[in-house]
Amino acid sequence: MKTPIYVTQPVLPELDEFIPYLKEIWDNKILTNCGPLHQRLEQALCEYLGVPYISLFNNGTIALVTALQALGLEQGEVITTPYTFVATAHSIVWNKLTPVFVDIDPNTSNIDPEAVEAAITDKTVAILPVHCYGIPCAVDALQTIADQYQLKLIYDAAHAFGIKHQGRSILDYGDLSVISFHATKVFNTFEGGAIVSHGADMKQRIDQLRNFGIVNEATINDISLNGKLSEVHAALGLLQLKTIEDTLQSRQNIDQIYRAALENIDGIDCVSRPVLDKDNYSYFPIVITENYPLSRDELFEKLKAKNIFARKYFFPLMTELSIYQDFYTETPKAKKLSEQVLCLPMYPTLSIDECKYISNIIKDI
Ligand code: T4K
Repeated sequence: MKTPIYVTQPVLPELDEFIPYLKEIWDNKILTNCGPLHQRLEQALCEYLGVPYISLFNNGTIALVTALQALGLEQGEVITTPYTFVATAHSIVWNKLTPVFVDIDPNTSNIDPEAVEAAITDKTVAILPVHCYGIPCAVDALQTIADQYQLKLIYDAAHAFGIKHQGRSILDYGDLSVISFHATKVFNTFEGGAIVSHGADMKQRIDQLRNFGIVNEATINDISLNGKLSEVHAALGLLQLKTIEDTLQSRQNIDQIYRAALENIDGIDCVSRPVLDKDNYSYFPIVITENYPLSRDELFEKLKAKNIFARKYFFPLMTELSIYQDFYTETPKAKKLSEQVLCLPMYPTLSIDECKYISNIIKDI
């Protein structure tokens, strides 16, 4: 490949379509602090996703930090997965809470409810699972555990935009769900994110925390961050929503092409996706097992030499990072998966030929 193929490439609208939105911003001179485009995007997302309340954020990480704060979690342990992007664990530590990493179910890449229950102590205050690759967690089992032990349940749904499961938006489960609208995500606003909540009071609380804790000009009730999304970002979100169905359809097509091209290769397993009411095909992870002639790292290098930049999402595990050594736990299933997984390029403009070219390299080893 002459041009590099990266693990993802952002979806962007035609530049011409963006100009009228910029003109609107230039005309009304409201650039941020929950302006008209921001309000329109919150409403449009509630309708599209089928959720009652959304608070937009400048990124998913600040949204995660704020979600934990909004639930009043000031001390204690939060049970989470080590098989994730660092933002999940960082959000716990930023809140001065203690992350407790437990193992995953390798079939879903998600936290194992039995491991969650086994890790509960009298210090546990919350569970923070991740819908990894947009594959839903065992939401019913996790809710049962949360109810039984009176724990808060916050989903890191950074990968789960648009997913519907058991007749509902996946974002509707738990106490709060956090999405990311980063450039690399299914739906992007350059940078961005959101918290989905279930009541007007909670949304108001989150919105205040998002804005330094300001209640009114003379009253500031919390020490919180600036998590606001600008009008330019909101404008992009409104435009992206117009083409989201095409985006999802293209992703589904690529998922199908890869699966067909990679089936029956000894030592290559495509991570299976459950049948959902609506899927988003946000990543295409494959697992390179002992039967394949190359290790995961060797295949990664082989692809790289051909200008194809797959990614090891998620390696290393949080528990393998020196910054998290104080929170080390044994999670053998997560460790094995993190050493064998490779996410192949997956984005709507990846062509069928490119997809087949990548698959053929893997097949012809
Ligand atoms: N929770 C979970 C489970 C997450 O996965 C994430 C983010 C978060 C929370 C936090 O949400 P945010 O605060 O980010 O909203 C990327 C993303 O930066 C990160 O958002 C994402 N997860 C993570 C899984 O992947 P990197 O370090 O791999 O990104 P980078 O810059 O290497 O990008 C990957 C490839 O994408 C590049 O090789 C080229 C392409 N790319 C990237 C960007 C930024 C583009 O073509 N254009 C671009 O603008 O982390």
